[in-house]
Amino acid sequence: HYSFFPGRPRWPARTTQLTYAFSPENGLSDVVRGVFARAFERWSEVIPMAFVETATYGRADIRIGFYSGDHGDGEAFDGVMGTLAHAFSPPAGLLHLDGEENWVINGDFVNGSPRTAVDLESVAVHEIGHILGLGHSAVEEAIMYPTISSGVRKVELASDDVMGVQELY
Ligand code: TQI
Ligand code: ZN
Ligand code: ZN
Repeated sequence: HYSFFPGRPRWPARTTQLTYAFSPENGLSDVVRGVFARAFERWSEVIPMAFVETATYGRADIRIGFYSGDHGDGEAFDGVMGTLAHAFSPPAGLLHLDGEENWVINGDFVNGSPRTAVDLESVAVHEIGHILGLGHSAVEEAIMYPTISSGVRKVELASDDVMGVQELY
């Protein structure tokens, strides 16, 4: 089933709200912002935590951005497929996506080949799980299961994800 990071890091007790912001360098569209708002909602529906977008990137608890290749945190991205995104355990709050993926946004193929298409909302829900302190799950239906097929949309928390995150918060 679900797992946690070593030492079980989580956001501090009594935290009921976390702010998030998008890297100003990316100049993100409202469409991408909507995808993340829905992804955060999946988790806030099951734990006493609200996620609020803020414009002050430098002071946000969770900082989201798209990057290509080496982007300064020692975990370089690798172009199409391979690593799609990564997130660091609490309370780091860094959520990075590989800008070279062929992201599918709300069912639209934004660029590239459908063969290598990856659903952004599915990846966002998974990475937010890591941001909250969840590791990977052995349950195939779980959002935190460590593989997803290209083009597949998987955005609903499984009971395994819910049990894991409710154990933390
Ligand atoms: N990125 C890995 C992931 O998020 C990075 C990673 C590997 C990781 N081990 C970790 C992050 C342990 C935190 C803790 O799992 S990924 C999927 C999935 C990836 C994979 O690009 O391989 C998703 C990103 F589950 F579908 F395979 C998002 Cl949804
Ligand atoms: Zn990174
Ligand atoms: Zn993962």
